[in-house]
Amino acid sequence: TWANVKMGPPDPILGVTEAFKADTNPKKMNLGVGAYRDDAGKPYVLSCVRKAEQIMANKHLDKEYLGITGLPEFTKAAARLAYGEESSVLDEKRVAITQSISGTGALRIGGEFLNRWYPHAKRIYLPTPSWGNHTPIFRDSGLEVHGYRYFDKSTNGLDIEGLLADLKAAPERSIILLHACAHNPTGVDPTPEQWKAIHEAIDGKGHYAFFDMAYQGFASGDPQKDAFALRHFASEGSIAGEGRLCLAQSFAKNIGLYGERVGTFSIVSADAEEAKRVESQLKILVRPMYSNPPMNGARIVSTVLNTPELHAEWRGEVKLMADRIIAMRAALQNHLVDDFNSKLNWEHITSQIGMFCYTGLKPEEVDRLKSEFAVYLTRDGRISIAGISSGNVKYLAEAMHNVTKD
Ligand code: PLP
Ligand code: TYF
Repeated sequence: TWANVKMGPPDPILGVTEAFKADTNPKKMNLGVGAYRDDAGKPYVLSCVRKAEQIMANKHLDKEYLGITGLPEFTKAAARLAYGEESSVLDEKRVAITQSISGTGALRIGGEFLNRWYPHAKRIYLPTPSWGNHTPIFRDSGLEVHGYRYFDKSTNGLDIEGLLADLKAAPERSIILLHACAHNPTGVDPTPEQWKAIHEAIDGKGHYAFFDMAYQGFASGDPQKDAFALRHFASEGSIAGEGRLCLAQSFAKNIGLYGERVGTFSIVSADAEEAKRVESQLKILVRPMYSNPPMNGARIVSTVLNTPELHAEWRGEVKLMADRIIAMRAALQNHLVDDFNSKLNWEHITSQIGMFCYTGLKPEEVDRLKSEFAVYLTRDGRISIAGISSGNVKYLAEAMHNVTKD
């Protein structure tokens, strides 16, 4: 029956982990997948999560189905975390929200909803480069995927002129995908001033803004600061008022719930009545896909965010994770420059933020890191800083210096 089925390629990011697992070198490092590790290189379950699980266990909760849009006390708290305590779109009940299978599921619901209901275009513009899964998610949703300039190779920073020019050149009412903070894979974010210019360009052309927020709290250590762009779009100009804004939100990284698959998808509408109609169609979209979402992760997040002591503890822990990443960036840069006297410019290791550094390493250099040093990363030169620890950062610097010195 399946003679016509061709062998497909492995996922470029998850494939790195497969290769890493098969390596027997005791010094091996996995800098591929974006998952946080503690300074001993071990996966980290947040203490606020352990406590929430204890509280949940003591309640002997039942396992009845959730509603189609998930656990209300979770989605309410999640929306407040993203849009803010002072959010007028939430106060005016203009946000339709559904629990999702983490960020990926949220992006897919968004893609499907826009494909079915957005009356103006099928075109979605992604930053170049973007998270590798964005293109297949939106293509499989039936949208036409295009790109806008984002990363400037010559400076390892943001190509703000190219970005603004491309947003202005895109046909009116296009859909624009924006990484809310901690851009993956480049680690390069717009400044607040640049966000304001991006907002004006999008507003001016009548574009639709689709935010992907997978790292709230991971960029600066402060979830409020990291929500700046989303909240600016939700409160300024005519974008929110005209219902030209949606959000995919993930709790995989910032609460460390990767495998729990918990997130939300939300759409801002012009008024509460429109939001009710949108919500009804989100339900109609979700029902034949998976009926209703899993409950465990939503209960954990809800318990953490809605219990003041646990919420405060989470804020401390997300800051701890962000700070360890910042410390590893500085250590890597220092070793390269001071210990190994690298003559190359490594400024971008500390100027970039979030989970990743886009090193500028060439594919052949990445291959040598793997074959000569058992250091694993994607061939685009992205390293997950969260995979570095104080015990192996010098080894990594030495390896990077060796493959780049001549
Ligand atoms: N969006 C971006 C930019 C990401 O980097 C990720 C995860 O790496 C996601 C979305 C979705 O991840 P998840 O489905 O695990 O929430
Ligand atoms: O490291 C990254 O960019 C992500 C990690 O279901 C990831 O691709 C892995 C599995 C998954 C979602 C994200």
